[in-house]
Amino acid sequence: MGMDKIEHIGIAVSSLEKASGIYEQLLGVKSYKRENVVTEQVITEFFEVGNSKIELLEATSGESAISKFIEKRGEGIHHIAFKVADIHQEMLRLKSEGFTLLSDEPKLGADNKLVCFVHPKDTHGVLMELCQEA
Ligand code: CMX
Repeated sequence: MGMDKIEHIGIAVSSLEKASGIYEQLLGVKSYKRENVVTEQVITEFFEVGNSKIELLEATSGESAISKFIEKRGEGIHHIAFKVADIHQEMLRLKSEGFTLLSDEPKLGADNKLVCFVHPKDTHGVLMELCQEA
């Protein structure tokens, strides 16, 4: 039980076209995947860094969580994602500890993962994601 490791850090960007090249230069690697996550209304791009990842997120609609985030707070770190072995178990554990989960069941998210988010108001202002390989 508990979190295994930081799986990725999600960064909200206004333009994937612009940000992708900058992150490629910064990290010294090319992204390994670009994916349209229709359910979350985002296009994501993943870079592998050691045994962790950076995920860039661009909104595909004004209703996307990423549009709202950028409107309110500007571009920047959007969430930290933790790899867990059993997402259902971890969701139960966090619920019993009093954390607010943003879905009752895990959802299929980007990069072939089952995901669930924890509200940032419960974690001192940082949106947390649990993810498990689907
Ligand atoms: N990190 C930290 N704080 C955040 C935040 C984030 N990512 N997103 C919103 N907030 C803050 C807001 O600034 C606001 O703060 P104040 O009350 O001080 O103004 C507070 O949280 C509530 O915000 P809100 O505007 O009332 O609520 P939203 O409608 O923006 O919803 C949230 C916020 C986190 C519940 C919603 O974005 C959500 O459900 N997120 C989970 C899904 C998601 O983020 N999907 C995109 C990523 C998908 C992927 O990784 O593939």
